[in-house]
Amino acid sequence: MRPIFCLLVSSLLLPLLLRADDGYRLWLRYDPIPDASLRQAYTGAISEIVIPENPRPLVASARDELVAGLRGLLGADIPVVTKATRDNALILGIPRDPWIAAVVNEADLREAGVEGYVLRRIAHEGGHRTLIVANRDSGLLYGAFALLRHLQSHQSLDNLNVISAPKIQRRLLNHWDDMNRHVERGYAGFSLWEWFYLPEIRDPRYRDYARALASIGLNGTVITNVNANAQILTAPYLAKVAALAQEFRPWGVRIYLTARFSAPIEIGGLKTADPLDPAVAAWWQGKVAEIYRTIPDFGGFLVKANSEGQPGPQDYKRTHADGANMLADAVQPYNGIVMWRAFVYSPDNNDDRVKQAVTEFAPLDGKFRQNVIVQIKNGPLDFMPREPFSPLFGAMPNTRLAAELQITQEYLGQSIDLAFLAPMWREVLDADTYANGKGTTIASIVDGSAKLQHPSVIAGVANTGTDRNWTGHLLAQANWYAFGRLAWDHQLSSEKIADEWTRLTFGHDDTAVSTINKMLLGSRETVVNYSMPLGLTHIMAEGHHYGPGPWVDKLGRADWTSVYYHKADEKGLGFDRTATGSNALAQYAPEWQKLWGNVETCPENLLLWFHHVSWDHKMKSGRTLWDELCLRYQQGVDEVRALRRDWDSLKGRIDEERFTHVAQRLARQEKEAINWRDSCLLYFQQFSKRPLPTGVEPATHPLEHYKQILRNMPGF
Ligand code: GCV
Repeated sequence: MRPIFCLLVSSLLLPLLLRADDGYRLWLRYDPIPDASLRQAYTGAISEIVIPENPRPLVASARDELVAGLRGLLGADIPVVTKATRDNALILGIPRDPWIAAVVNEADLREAGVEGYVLRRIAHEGGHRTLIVANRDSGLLYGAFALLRHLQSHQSLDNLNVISAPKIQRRLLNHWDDMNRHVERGYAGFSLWEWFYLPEIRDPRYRDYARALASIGLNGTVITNVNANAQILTAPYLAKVAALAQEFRPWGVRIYLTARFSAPIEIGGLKTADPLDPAVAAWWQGKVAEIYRTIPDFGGFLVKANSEGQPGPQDYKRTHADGANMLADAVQPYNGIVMWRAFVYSPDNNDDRVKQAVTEFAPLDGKFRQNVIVQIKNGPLDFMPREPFSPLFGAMPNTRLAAELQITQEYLGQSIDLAFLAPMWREVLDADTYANGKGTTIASIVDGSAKLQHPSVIAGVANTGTDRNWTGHLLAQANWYAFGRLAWDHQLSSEKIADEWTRLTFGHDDTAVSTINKMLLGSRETVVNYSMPLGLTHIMAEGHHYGPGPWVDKLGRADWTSVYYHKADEKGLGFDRTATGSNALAQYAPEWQKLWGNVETCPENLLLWFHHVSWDHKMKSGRTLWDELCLRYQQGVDEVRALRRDWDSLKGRIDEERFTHVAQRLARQEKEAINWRDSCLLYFQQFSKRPLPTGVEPATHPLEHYKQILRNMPGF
């Protein structure tokens, strides 16, 4: 065909080929592979699926996924058999057959470990076979998903040879779902768990949810909010939890619950919840026994204690270790674990809030039981668009530590703004604590390779809800996907994850793929630029946390306000955390103290986190701090406009439904970015008393106008 004719055909036909899509299928779309020759090549290479007789549930799930996936991708029903009868069989096996053991050797299986898999295409009796081999059923399931991903990515089967194993053992979502189905910091509808209807009535979505988790290698979920409700531990609710566990089990997803520390009083009739009181310990032991009778593969507890009003051991003058260990002893006979959160800042401590977790937890190092994992948010403050890594990761060498990341975008534009978070999580995982010498990254601490081995945990605060597309913003599905992929392999690059997700979700149109990848990869930095650039943090609107609120100055406690964090005055801007200020810097390794402690060497993206900097301070660009700040806010707005242009250029390359969904959100995001820029610059200008530099658009309203926009907004 002549190029011009091809162009005409593709521009006229492409939109007709694009079926409306509501996003429900996530990255598991299995639409027919458009290239007929590739489809034929795959169909020729997979003649039948061989699975063991009487497959156990996880293998049955793997089988069903392969059948459905291949049917969708290839348009063919590939027969399922229990013995290979043809050339090009796809064999799902645990290496009991001697011939499998001969082609996948012991070293391969060691590398695949407990949950990993080997994917291999081998020559066999003059023909070929494709193998999914694993030590356990879960590995077969993950291998099946990996093979389907391989085909969806249009890669050749010819030299298929992959060994993959998760680096972290417990890869969990944390749902902040209340029992009335409100989701704290949830922006995608209501909680997925229909407590009133359970256990009898089971939404098919439970299965789809667990399947989605398995497809990206997640193997557990904490289904209740850390701001916990003890009712979940009562018998009627445990029966409901058991029903969910039954739906999740065939996908290798175990349930965990949050434990409200005062449950012995609230539902147990005791007078105290003192962890050192034998009656309290006995109550928990009985409760745990009941849980395991009801849910035999229950994973364990997640606890938020003595934090933001939650009850805890300190109510009885006991330590976090006393509380965690009492629960850990109760679940230990069942191999359960306790994830004890380190997100604490005391109402009675006036020290810099970001120091308090180390102050409180570091002295407890080595005092926790082996099945306790102290769960630490990535930054010392609270999931800000950018903050340095939490120093607690480097301060507890004798304690198992988990990383808690936030998939839901509480401070990054919720489900309106586009912010792809893999680059942010990469920054955290790669951060070097120097705890054990150079190279002691957070990833190596969390996966146990730097110190203690078992159990290792990573948690992501879920962004899912009842919205048809699961995550509110369609492109926020990429964050759920990215969390799962990084939890499995924390060395994956953001580029690789973005590219995988884009292709699985939008297909292989080159222009669409490169444009969406570019949009995703720059989007988090864009949000930083228009909301909290140069190391500013926590200057968002009060309560709902959406949009700007640098003026917030009166709340229940000082360290909830914005003025506490930005410290704007006539001299300058930023929080002095060096020795002349709060000295939070001292909680880091000397290497970081040296770099971050000097205003000249501190990276500019953390400058105002560590220093109170004069408005006329000369930045690397040669501009003053004030001018640089203004231009960063403007850059953020310009970048959102570029995002809109990029997306608009895809019209006709993406189905109308998804195109419009994203286009509307990007338009709103531009409005919000302008709101951030104008609010923050007008507000800070009161202190800097300097004009806007050339290139920065002036605000169209006075400051008072911006203060009212997001205040007490009904419907939030
Ligand atoms: C679940 C922040 C959020 C709260 C959240 C808390 C936590 O403060 O705004 O909604 O509560 O973190 O992580 O416990």
